[in-house]
Amino acid sequence: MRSTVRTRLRLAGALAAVLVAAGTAAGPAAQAGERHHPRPTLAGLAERHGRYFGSATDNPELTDTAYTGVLGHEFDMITPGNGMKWYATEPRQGVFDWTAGDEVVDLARSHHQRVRAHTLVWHSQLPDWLTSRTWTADELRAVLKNHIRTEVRHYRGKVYSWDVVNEAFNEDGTYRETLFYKTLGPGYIADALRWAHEADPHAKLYLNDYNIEAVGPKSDAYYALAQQLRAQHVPLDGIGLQAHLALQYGYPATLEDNLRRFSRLGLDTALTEVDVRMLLPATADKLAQQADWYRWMTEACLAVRRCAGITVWDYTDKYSWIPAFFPGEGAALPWDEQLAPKPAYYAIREALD
Ligand code: 9MR
Repeated sequence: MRSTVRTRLRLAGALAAVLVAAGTAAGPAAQAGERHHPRPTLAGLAERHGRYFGSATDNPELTDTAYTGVLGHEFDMITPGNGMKWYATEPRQGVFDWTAGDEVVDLARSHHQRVRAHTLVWHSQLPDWLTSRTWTADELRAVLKNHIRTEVRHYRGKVYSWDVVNEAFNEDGTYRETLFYKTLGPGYIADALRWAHEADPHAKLYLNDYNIEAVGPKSDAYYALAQQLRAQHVPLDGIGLQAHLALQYGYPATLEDNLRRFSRLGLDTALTEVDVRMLLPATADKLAQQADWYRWMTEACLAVRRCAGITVWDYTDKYSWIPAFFPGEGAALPWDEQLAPKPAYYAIREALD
């Protein structure tokens, strides 16, 4: 049964590859046809299931009008890839800069798109003033509270959700020894959620991490923490599974079960930073396998009632973070570097349709 499904998926992927190669997707014939029968967007298809389909973006790319054309059209949820991080928003203590975040929010709003805001508390991309000295617990608590309150208030009413704490656990499920953990202890997570909720009671508040797609020590840590936070009435709405996958490491087969157990706790889930990288060069086989993975992730989200939606970590290989961080790897997104849809794009459509 499973192998029949796989064969069918591979055939569909291969067909999609041929269509892309022939330029059917974006070519003049398709565009002419669209005037009469507009092709539904990923967002439009997702909406039929009560889900969103989103993309991350980043400020330097926003001058690329071919890029922003697809960004503004195909998605209904936008995440700023960097513009709302601490280094960008509070570059000097107590001095806030909303330029980058506002640019993304304003663009999204002009296209009637919602915003998944990212991120308030993370060990990475922190300003020097914060990392270059030591803090007492009281001092750091005040700094953290002021950062969260100020940023969340600034975006109040303009964002759908916040990734309040990002990447809080190690692979083995122990707490990551960040500045915040070491100085404040594990209670910094509940505090951060409470302060964010006070500042914007309507924003959905998420914890977000990578390598928690499958059931395992790291996702178990989130499950245990989520149970504990719910029991203490801490305002937590959802768990974000980043889903930065790599073909060479295998598909997280327990993804759907994992989403379901969080759902049963009364939490939303979301796939928040999806990409599926591969060792380059990309071959037709690898692109077909990648298409399968995108399809399976989409099906898993649709199968679980409280999976709110899917966000790809940018939509085109042209602006993917992968090649710079994993030399020799790439081709991770559903659109290629020329902004042409790949087999993965068609697989997502089929799963949504
Ligand atoms: O996409 C972001 C990239 O432009 C930055 O250089 C990078 C720095 O770490 O962060 C990327 O986004 C990360 C996200 O904020 C959290 N999850 C992992 C993402 C990829 O590193």
